[in-house]
Amino acid sequence: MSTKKPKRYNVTTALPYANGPVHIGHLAGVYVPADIYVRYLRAKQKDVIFIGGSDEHGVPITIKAKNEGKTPQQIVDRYHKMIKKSFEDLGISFDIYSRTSGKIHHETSSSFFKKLYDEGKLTEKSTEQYYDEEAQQFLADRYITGTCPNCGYEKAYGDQCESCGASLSPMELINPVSKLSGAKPVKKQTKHWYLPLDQYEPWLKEWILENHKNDWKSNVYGQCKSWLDNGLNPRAVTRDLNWGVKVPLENAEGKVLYVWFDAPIGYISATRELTGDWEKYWKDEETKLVHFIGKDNIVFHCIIFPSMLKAEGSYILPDNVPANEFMNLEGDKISTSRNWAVWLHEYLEDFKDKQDVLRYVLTANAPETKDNDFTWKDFQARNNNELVAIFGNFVNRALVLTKKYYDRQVPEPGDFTPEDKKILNQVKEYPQSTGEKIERFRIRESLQEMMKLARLGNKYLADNEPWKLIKTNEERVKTIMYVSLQIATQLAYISEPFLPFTSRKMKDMMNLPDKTWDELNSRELIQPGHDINKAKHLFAPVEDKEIQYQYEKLEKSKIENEKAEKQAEPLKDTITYDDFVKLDLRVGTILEAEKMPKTGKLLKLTVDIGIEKRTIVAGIAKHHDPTDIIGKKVAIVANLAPRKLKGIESQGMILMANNTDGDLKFLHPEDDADNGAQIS
Ligand code: B3M
Ligand code: ZN
Repeated sequence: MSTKKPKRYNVTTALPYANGPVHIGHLAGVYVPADIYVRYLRAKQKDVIFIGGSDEHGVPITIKAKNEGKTPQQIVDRYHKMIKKSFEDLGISFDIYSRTSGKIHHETSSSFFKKLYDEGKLTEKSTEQYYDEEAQQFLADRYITGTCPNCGYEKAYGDQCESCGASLSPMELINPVSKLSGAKPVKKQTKHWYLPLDQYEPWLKEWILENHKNDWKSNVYGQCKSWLDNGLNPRAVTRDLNWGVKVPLENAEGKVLYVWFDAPIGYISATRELTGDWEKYWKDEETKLVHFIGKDNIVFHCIIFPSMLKAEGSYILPDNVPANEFMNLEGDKISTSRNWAVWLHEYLEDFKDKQDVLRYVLTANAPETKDNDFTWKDFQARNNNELVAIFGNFVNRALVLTKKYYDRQVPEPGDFTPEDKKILNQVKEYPQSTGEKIERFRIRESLQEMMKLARLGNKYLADNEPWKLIKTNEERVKTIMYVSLQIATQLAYISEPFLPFTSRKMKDMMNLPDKTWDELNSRELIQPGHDINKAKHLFAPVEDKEIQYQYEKLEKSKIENEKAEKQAEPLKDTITYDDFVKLDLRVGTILEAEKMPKTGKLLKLTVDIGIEKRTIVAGIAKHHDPTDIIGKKVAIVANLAPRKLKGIESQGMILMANNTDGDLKFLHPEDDADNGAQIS
């Protein structure tokens, strides 16, 4: 933890892949909290830069391009523009939103690599990698899928299993298949450059496990610890692809930098694009570097990128990496491919002028310590019961009554009651208490703090009922309205990081000058005699039919997904009889069945196949309870080469029918079929 007060801040947000629009999961995890943090720092008059941009390299983009018959450049041009605009429209206040296909980024990342190479910081190694002979291409990362060796999920990618989260290399996949041609890939020699992460392990252990034990979030620290405890291996930083930053070496034809090598350097490139004075944000120890990211990016920002920076030698390291967990949607994981998402650009069309409502709901439910759920019902409730009924209602009452009684002038207060005094003192504490929470990345709590002030105002007016008192005690009403206007003014200011559009509206309505955060620590924020403008409603209720429309949209996605899933698998290529008889299929009986710890999907079975008893690991735990299947007769492949799943050797495979709904059904031989009987 940096003990000294930082001189300046460099705040970065994960660069979204420019292969699709941005959704609420991205916003809740990264962009909204980062924007709140930065807006707060600006109000504190800190020297801060806010860096964003599109990640325009990597296999997801080339795959999308191929599927749509477009060039990768066409794809990234389309989505970069769209993402940039939707961020702007939501008020994400980047100082720069750059892109990694730009010239300055190619130069920056290329010379970063070259420097590491020239200084002998990279190792060179030839290995066998999967190659698609039909497509004549090496299959990096997401160009290859197969069964996860960790959990048995059948559609794991070459770099990661999205089911269990394990980080993989293509060679670990069981039954690998090329995404390009559907063919079984062959192995072929190729040369690559590696960052020897193992050499950085002792340093990383000290830097993270000792120095950041107390200031990094526990989810971030925990993930780093588990990586470090498992030991680090050298990691390839180049790929055989033709889209990306070319490897700046001789004899490196057809090779580019690995997307996760170039993308974080994108933060540096963007800063260079922003200002000629960029070095102070990257090379001065008094700069506090903060990366806002989602939990799937932790290892890259906490282990790999810092090792790159350390290897390069002239850069500072992140001071904090406040990664969030995931936001789900209506109880289901958000998924771009299944169109299970609320897309920002669509939200902005459907809910014009409700940018702050989305910012509010995503912050109130921010997945800071655990995954959280976004539902449209909750969205409506938070808008109607909190923003409209509390915040909006209070401000509106205060301004409307000021117009009615005092022709829009802040009245001169009379004597304060002890309660008034208490409230005025409390009001002045809010900037401090809210700000402290933001600084500690407790953004959700800081929003609650701000809302506490709105609740305080709402309750103060409701308890004091100036609209009744006006008939009997005009003097007292002046004081009540004065106090209420102090609360409303403080709200106009401290809501700015969270609800910038609302704050702007309030400042316009109340004729308020801009103030720094520290100037808000005052008992009189608005003076008697100050003229306010016409009051307008800050928030409007969200109607049932608007929510209904959103549910219908989601329902459509669901039906389309089900349809897509139900499409029957096409028939495989014809095989000869000789091919078929190579399979040794047998009847067996399940004798024992137990769940394998920590996998969720795997059952360990003991199967009697007549001649012997076999241990078979099957990925059916989600579909069958161990106690229900003991004693069942099954069909098994008895001559499949044994393979290890989660440390247990599986000696065969149970034949299952893969239902279109994803369910797995047993094929049952008749009860009097003998164990060990051959199936032909
Ligand atoms: N584009 C991955 C992602 O969107 C990646 C982040 C890069 S941050 C340097 O999850
Ligand atoms: Zn897995």
